[in-house]
Amino acid sequence: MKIEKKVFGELNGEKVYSFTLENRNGMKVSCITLGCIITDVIVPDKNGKLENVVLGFDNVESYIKDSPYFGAVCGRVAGRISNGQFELDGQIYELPKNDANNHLHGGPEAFDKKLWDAQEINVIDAVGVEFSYVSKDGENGYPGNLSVRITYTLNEQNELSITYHATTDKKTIVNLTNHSYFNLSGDLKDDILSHKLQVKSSEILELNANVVPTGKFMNVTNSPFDFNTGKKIEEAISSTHEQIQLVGQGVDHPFLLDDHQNEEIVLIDEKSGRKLIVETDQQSVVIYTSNMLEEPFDIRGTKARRYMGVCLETQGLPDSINHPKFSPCILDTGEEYKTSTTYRFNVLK
Ligand code: FUC
Repeated sequence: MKIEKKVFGELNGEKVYSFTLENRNGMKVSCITLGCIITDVIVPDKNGKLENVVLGFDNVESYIKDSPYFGAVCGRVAGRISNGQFELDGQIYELPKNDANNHLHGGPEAFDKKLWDAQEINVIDAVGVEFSYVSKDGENGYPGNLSVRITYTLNEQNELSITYHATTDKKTIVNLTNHSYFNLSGDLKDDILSHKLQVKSSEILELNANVVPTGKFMNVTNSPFDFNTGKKIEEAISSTHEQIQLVGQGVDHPFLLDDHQNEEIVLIDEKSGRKLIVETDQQSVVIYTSNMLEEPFDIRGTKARRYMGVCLETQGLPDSINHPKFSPCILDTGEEYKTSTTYRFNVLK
């Protein structure tokens, strides 16, 4: 196994580094110190052909200018906070609004735009990178100095594991995720409509027209959101269901996971034979079928278009701080925020 460190580019006169982790199967994961962004995940198809299965760019400028969070860590709080406002211990916090009237993915210049410190990890059966960043008290409106550590490790079982740790010196809120857009066809040959998705989830959160949870849980039975036995993504997003139409003819919903660390999310592209299994300790996964990916930019030579990738954002429930029925994402002093998600890449037999 090996790690290769290179200069990826520059941001405001500071160097951005890339780390490429490689195992003996030829699987490679590249990530950069800007936003802990995963730029490449190169895995074999059923014939052993190695191709990239995530959306990304090869330069810093595109990540700053065009990126809809490709491969990045979202924080301090992933998803939308309605009206950019929350209350904690009787105090109202106002957050910058960067998505209509809402605060999205930690706000402007959030974790995805920061330069993180990085340390290589080299252990017996894995290689990786530990990223760290201290978000100052008041950054993007949030209370407390928040110390964050995120590790990416790759092992010989073609597993990419992400762990998230955070501590604070003042009560705050935190909900971290990784926003990789997967496309198992390899090097963006096809879109993700014919990918098969299986999710062990019997409930989703209903959304309003601003893509913010209404507070209602919706049972998936007899709805396009029932992925329990696995089906093609296009089957769901071609539906006339109002929740599908509301988010731009697609899925952009939090799914509550019924099972954990037990193949709870499986994505398959039959043509290439690639299979991705996601396991997590998180309560939910926000599945986003890139319904809004229509910006006029290129992704390594291919024009960006809808349904080019599917995000599997494992996390606590979005906007939970504003919904008493959701488990809160509060972190107090003396506590440790700790969570992990593993992405295992296989081929169909
Ligand atoms: C996802 C979605 C959002 C947004 C963003 C780029 O997390 O929930 O709707 O468009 O990504």
